[in-house]
Amino acid sequence: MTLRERSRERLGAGAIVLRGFAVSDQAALLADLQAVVAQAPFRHMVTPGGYRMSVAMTNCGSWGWVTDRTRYRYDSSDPVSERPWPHMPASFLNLAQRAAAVAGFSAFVPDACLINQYKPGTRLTLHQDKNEADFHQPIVSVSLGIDAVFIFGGARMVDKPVRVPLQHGDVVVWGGPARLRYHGVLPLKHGHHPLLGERRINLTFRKAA
Ligand code: MD3
Ligand code: FE
Repeated sequence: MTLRERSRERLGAGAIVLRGFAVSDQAALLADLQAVVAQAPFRHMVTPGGYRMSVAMTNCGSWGWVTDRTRYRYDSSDPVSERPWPHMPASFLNLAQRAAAVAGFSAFVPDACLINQYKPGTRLTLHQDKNEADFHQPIVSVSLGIDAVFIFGGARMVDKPVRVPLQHGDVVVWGGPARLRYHGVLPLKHGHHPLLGERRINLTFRKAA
């Protein structure tokens, strides 16, 4: 493992980047991801504004983040299958809890994992995550596959974002004052990852309820 893969950075108050933190778990994460996606396939959701999201999404855990023409919400069942979301794999939960603990959130018990799939051209426009019950709870994100440029803004939509490259295995804990900052992902560039091909997967662990 390289030096980059072990380093830690702070992206302003409350946001801690753990470079390469997930690399040593990659085999278990990808095997468990495959099992989740077999039960709850990726799909492109539609926003209340009527736009089809370019990010393909699915979920595991007790709650899943969904959107449709009516609203954004957490739902205990998958609207496609009308079945509960797949259980959160132990490899996912264990990684999220170890990362949260490094950032000082040793009591973090995520009950939702949103899984985002990006292909070249896929982007996520600037937004806040505010469908969760308690903003004192952090969000843990895990990047896998090809590199992306994450954009990290401020408390208001108009605050100029900084660009942060996120690579395979990088884990970020977003808590405290970082929790409600605007953020997004620039359109994914072409690339190839030895394990994931021409894709980027992002896992975000949340305490929804
Ligand atoms: C900062 N996902 O799923 S992960 C999302 O790469 C989301 O798929 C992006 O934004 C992705 O909502 C970014 C990093 C991230 C996740 C949640 C945050 C950054 C955050 C919540 C608050 C502040
Ligand atoms: Fe987000």
